[in-house]
Amino acid sequence: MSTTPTQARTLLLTFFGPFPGVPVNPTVALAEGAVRALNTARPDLRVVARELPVSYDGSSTALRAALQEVQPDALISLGVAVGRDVVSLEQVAINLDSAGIEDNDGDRRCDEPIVPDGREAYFSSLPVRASYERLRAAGEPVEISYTAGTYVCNHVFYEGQRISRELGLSIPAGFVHVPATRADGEETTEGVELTAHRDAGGVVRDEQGVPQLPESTVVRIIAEVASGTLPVLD
Ligand code: PCA
Repeated sequence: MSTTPTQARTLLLTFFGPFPGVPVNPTVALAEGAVRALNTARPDLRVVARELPVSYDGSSTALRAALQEVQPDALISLGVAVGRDVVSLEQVAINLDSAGIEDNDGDRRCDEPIVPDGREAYFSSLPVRASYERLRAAGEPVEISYTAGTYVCNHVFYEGQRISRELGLSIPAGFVHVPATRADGEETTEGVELTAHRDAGGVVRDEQGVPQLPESTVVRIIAEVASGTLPVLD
């Protein structure tokens, strides 16, 4: 009797390290947690997590290399938006780099197109609405967001769409912005000061401190979005 080997499908999950105002990027631990959660819940998927540099040019180069090497069936990129209080499923990426803060290569951009003469925007090709409805029905703290800012996260979101098409990868691709997180069971994460930047998708608030969600909640949401993007095949 011969069995047809089932080809495992691959998810590429990207995350970021520190950048100005954010000395510890929660997406490092969240990506790690999501890989663990998906390995348990979805053994049929291969999940590859890759850090991208918080650099306009560097992130494009690293993302292209990762897409070429991994040849994923879906791409989900993660970034932190300090000051938001729910997980944002981003709907639209725009062709614009513009932020008051530098990237980690000292590059500060004002109203520059990501790709001169490139298309103005891409919509996410993740099942944003369906994921949102399912997660809301389960009582999870999520929203659909119509701006990923104009810093490196929006850049990566735009480039994920553009480069995957250029490489002939016709895959669902998109971006999830997460709020600051705290370790499970803790009230707040002590000792790490995070600064909200509006152009990095952040929300600047009057009060001291920024809203935080428990790490496990955000891991669960990311794993659910991934699972809905590459559902189990019959
Ligand atoms: N957040 C930034 C870049 C890296 C990250 O995690 C942003 O929202 O643009």
